[in-house]
Amino acid sequence: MQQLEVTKGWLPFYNKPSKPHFKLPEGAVDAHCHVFGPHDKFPYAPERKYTPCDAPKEALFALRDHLGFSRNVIVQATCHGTDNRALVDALEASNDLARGIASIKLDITDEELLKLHQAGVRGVRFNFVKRLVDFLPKEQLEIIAKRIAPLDWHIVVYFEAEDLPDLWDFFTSLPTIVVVDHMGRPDVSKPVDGPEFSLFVKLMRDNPNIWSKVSCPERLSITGPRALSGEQNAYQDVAPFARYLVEQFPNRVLFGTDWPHPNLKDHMPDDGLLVDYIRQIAPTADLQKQLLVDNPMRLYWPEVAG
Ligand code: 0GY
Repeated sequence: MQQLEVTKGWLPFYNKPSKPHFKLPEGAVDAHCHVFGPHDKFPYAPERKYTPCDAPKEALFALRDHLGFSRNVIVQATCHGTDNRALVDALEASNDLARGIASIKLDITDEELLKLHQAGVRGVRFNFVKRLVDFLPKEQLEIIAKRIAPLDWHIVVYFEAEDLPDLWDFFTSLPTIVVVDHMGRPDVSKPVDGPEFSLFVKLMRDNPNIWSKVSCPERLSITGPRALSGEQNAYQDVAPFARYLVEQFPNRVLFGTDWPHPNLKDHMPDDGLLVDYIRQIAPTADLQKQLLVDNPMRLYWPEVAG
């Protein structure tokens, strides 16, 4: 794969991903990834907090095939703001093998919403990570939630674990399925059964409409990809958190690579290693199939899943 532009301030994505040892189940979905640019065709948003390297759809689809995934869920990232053109372009080029999560504003018309739906968008993302966005007031998000609910879309939320108590009432009042990015970003130096992660587990236990992506060990790990006991156990400090959710909520978890991994400064993950990581968090064939095929297909391709 070819690197198209040297990133400004952040690492470029790893362009020689290894072939995973773990063979993904037939029909596996990479349920969290992005496309960026190319910036000359799809400029980055003026209000962005970072400028990524270009990561176009062709590179994403090549990675999908290389890793053994069948489908992608492409998530609008903050660097493109609410301009969903790069996302829509990728969805339309995917041959129905990609669905999207958009970012929208209050003034979106019904016609524009319908066009997004026709392109393959199935949800919106509400981002509460302060370093990434100046977030919209909750009253506006509530209106957006009401607008998208009739389309049978869902809401993806991204936040830091320390903010969960403040966001709890808002999340639990949302009228759709709510998918939490990256397990609510736990501090993995704390215990899995400690108060912080237990609150997240309670959120899922008490609210059957709340799902979690068990993604992004590369963002959450302190030990990193190889520190503890070799590549077989990459990101070993994050795995117990993800495995706990996979085992407790097997029909409400999703996995994604997060390619091209925006905002990483310390190391850029080998996506092949991220696929191998799945064996640590979903140790049986049944759990793997639910995580990688059944759950994302039910949420994003119900017409195919049956
Ligand atoms: C991710 C995580 C990050 C970035 C974004 O929308 C974004 O810009 O989500 C991050 O910096 O943690 O999921 O890509």
